[in-house]
Amino acid sequence: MPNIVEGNLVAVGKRFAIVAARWNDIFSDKLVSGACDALVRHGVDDDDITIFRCPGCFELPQVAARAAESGKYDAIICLGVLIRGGTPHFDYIASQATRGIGTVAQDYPIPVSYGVLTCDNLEQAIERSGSKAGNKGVEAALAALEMANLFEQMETSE
Ligand code: RBF
Repeated sequence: MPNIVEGNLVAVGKRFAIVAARWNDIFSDKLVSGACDALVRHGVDDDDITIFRCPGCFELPQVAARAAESGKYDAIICLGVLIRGGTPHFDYIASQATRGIGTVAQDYPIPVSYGVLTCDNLEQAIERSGSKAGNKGVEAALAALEMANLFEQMETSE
């Protein structure tokens, strides 16, 4: 039998930081409420969730790094919505946000999940923030929750 180490989806007592960009808030608010709802329905206490709001996706890594540095959280969930416009800004911000969130994930010993929508148009944003394609805030929250449990398991499995 292989020795399988994996995280479950129960997180009683764990503390989460949600870092959410305000841009396109009709969609990013949906990601935040989806993430909170998913955490609470998996046993997380309301009081153990802290939401940090920042201006846009470009700022997500800066806030996530400070939240990680504080040592107060078992996992960080990064949420934001980028919608392509008529200039190249979309690509620059998307790559900086993605690279920055990845760097935070590697620099700190807690899980950091990625819930940034990179949409070509409004329809894609609608689909991914609570309709046809689900709610990516929920998925990012569950990934953070599973990873927080996996890290705990990894500490005790050796
Ligand atoms: N932030 C987002 O979170 N989503 C966007 O779709 C978005 N589009 C932007 C488009 C332009 C032209 C600019 C200048 C900024 C945009 N931002 C967006 C904001 C960006 O992430 C950041 O907050 C600001 O550039 C301030 O540093």
